[in-house]
Formats: sequence, structure tokens, C-alpha cells
Amino acid sequence: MIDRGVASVALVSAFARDGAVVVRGALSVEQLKLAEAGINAALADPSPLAITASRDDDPGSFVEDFRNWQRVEPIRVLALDAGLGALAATLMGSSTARLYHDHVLVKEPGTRQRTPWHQDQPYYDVDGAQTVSFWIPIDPVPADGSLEIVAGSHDGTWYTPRAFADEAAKWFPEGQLAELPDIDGDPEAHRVLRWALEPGDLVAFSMLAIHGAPGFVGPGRRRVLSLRYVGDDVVHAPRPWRTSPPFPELASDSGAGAGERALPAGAPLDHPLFPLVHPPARS
Ligand SMILES: O=C(O)CCC(=O)C(=O)O
Repeated sequence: MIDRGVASVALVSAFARDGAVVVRGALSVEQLKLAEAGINAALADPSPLAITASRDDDPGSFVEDFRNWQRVEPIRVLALDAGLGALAATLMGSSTARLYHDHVLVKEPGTRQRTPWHQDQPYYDVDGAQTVSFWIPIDPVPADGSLEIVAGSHDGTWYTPRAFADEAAKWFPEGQLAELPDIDGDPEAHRVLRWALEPGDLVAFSMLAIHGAPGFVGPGRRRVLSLRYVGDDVVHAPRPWRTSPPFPELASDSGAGAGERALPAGAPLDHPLFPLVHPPARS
């Protein structure tokens, strides 16, 4: 097992304050190779959840795929067995880290499609504050093509999640949650974090941090794997709508009996879909 998961006190407090940090050189060469092999395998053989998030007339393309760790071995090894759980638990201030899911996000050179400002957690089926996503690029990413995070926006406010294509409120109904602030219209009011990244660096950010990303000019590709972890206080929050990504396996249980859920509302994510990655199992 590769264990480079030691985060400094300064990094942990910056993550708590800003909801995002860059971790330079977080991944070893072996870990990067797993990320690259995993992304390439998912692109070559997309899952049924894969989508193209750019328009047909976009000169590039923005492709996403979700929940591949159970079928793409390098993603499984990187997400579960390569030591990243220790870093996740430390940043979350949690004694445990579970994998929630993995997400492939690839922008080809020339992609105009912006990833709109959003939080991740309102698209999901979990409540709790101890969350972290690792945005792992395997290609160099200049600051003006990189992930952008609004510092401090993980303060507990939930904003209406909207479809990227047409801004429809397909999850929480209109009016139930707050509306996102106008970040681009009022840049002085927000501290936006963005970093130029080299392969091996990662950006860790809370699932409540408002973030987005510009299109990608190139010249190369922008291949990214996001690995998402949850900590001690995260519990299942079943939704009456299809979450993104969906977890249909949890809708009703096979084993629990008629009408009972595989994972009741308010239960920790103690389920084979969400393996415990920290502390590591004793061998
Ligand atoms: O890679 C992107 O363009 C956006 C990333 C993102 O939204 C995420 O990882 O949650």
C-alpha cells in the first residue's frame, strides 16, 4: 500500500476554513498510473451512466462517467487501496473515510463548455458535513483551465442544484433551497481559489463548496478523476428523485424485507457500495 496521506496542520485548518486546498505532489507515480489507466479504461468502455455534458456544436467535448470502481480495476485500487483514505479522513477531521463514488471528468482541447457553479451535495443522497472530493488531473492544468472554488462557501447553506444544460431544478423543487450567489457578476464579493496543477497534485474540496470550471483551450486534454469520500457524520438521505449519480440499489432492499430500505434514512453508509477505506483493514 502506498501511504502518502499525511496532511499538515496548516493544510487541515485551511481545508476547514476555505472548504478547499491544493495538495501538491499528493500522488506517487504508481498512483498516477492507476488514475490514468482508470480514466482511459472508462473512456474506452463507458458505463451506462456516462454522459456528454457539452453541446453538439462544441469544438471540444466534455465527457463524464460515474461509479466505475466496481468494474474498472485501476480505479478500484486507487480509490480503495492506495492510501488516499488516510488523507481524506485527516482533512475531514474524521476517524473514518468511506468511498462514496468516483467520477471521471474529461475536457478535450477546445472545449467551450463551462462546468457551471454548483455544490455537489444537493445532487446526492447524503447529509453530513464531513465530506471531501479529490479532483485528480492526470494532465497539466493551467490556472485558467482549472477547478475554481468559492472559498468559505461550504458554510452549511444548500443551494438549488440545477441541470447543467438548461438550469432546470430537477432535484430539490424550486424555492426549497437558496439560490446560488452571482459569483461572476460580483467577483469582488467572493474569493475564488484556483491553482495551476501538475500531474501528482490534487485539489481537495468539500461537497458543499461552490465550484465550477472553465472550458478547456488545450493544447492537451484535461483528464480528471474525482474520488469522493465521506466521514463519520455522513448519513443516508434518501431522495424522492433520481440523484446524480443514482444509487438504485438502495431504493428498496433485496435482503431487508418488504418495503424496507437497504440503508434506512439517517443510517451511516455502512454498505458494500461504500467501502470503508480508512482505517485500512488489517491484513
Ligand atoms: O471537472 C470539472 O469540470 C468540474 C468538477 C466537478 O464539478 C466535480 O468534481 O465535482
